[in-house]
Amino acid sequence: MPPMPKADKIWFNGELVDWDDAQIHVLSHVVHYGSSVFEGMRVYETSKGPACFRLADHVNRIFDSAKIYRMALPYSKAELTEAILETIRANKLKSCYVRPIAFRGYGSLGVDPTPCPVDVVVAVWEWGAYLGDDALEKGADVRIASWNRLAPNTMPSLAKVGANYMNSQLIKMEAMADGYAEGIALDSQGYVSEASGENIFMVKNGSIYTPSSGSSILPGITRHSVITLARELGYAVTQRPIPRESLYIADEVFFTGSAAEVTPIASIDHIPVGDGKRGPMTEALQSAYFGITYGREEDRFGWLTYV
Ligand code: PPE
Repeated sequence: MPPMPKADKIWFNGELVDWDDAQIHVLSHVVHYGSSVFEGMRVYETSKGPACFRLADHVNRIFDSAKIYRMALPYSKAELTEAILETIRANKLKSCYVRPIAFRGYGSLGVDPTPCPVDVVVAVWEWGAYLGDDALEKGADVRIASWNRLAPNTMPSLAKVGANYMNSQLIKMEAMADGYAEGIALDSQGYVSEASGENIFMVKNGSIYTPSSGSSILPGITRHSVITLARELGYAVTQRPIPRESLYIADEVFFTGSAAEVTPIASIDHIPVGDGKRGPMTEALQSAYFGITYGREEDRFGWLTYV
């Protein structure tokens, strides 16, 4: 990935500061223990101006993640929503990725985070296709990871927190070291879970399957969007345990995520998925998804917030 493009301003504990001034102390709790909760969402360029996709759902999820970790956020949902919109406006980008993050800051060290302040930051930057421009059309080549996803009752997978991404990094680096774009991790039972930063879906005989929240996944907001759009298109969607080998014999497999959007998978462990190209149902779902995000189709579920 290229170095990240700087934007202008970052919202830091209630104020917009210059990008280069948004700094924290090296002894902040988060640096040592990964104590952060965060979100990632996209702002799309539409004919009515920039629109943030599923803003309220992302705000709700960061509050849920904080609740699991007993982290009291110093702002209300309404205040954080306003901070996000203010940051997007201040940076004057037509489209961007938005990263709100709350973390245990500088105050004391040791595992107990409760003496530390909770700092809140909102940053935006330009971020292209997550697995490369080609992947959206041609599909990504991926592997099954040798690492499992988080086991139940260890790191809660329903919380989107910094420390979970140490596991994601193992999955991602292993895949890239072997020339794959991404790794699909199994859960601790050996069923399909998710990738380092994406949920996974498969199509077999015209029906859609995806692992349920019992398979150590982050239940993605894009996943929910795609399930909703699939049902609107008349496709059956089932959430259930998925054996690894059913991916090899699926007709289509694709990833979903705010960053990854809807990305087809061309091969898994060098075995072509279907005929190794984007499948027709994946394409139909991409077109329904981008139809809403880019404002080309009616926003019938109220998913867009115009900035
Ligand atoms: N699982 C994981 C582990 C995950 O990180 C994401 C999002 C998803 C599923 C999909 O969730 P949702 O975005 O709500 O549909 N990954 C975010 C971070 C990616 C990164 O590299 O950082 C994202 O897509 O924004």
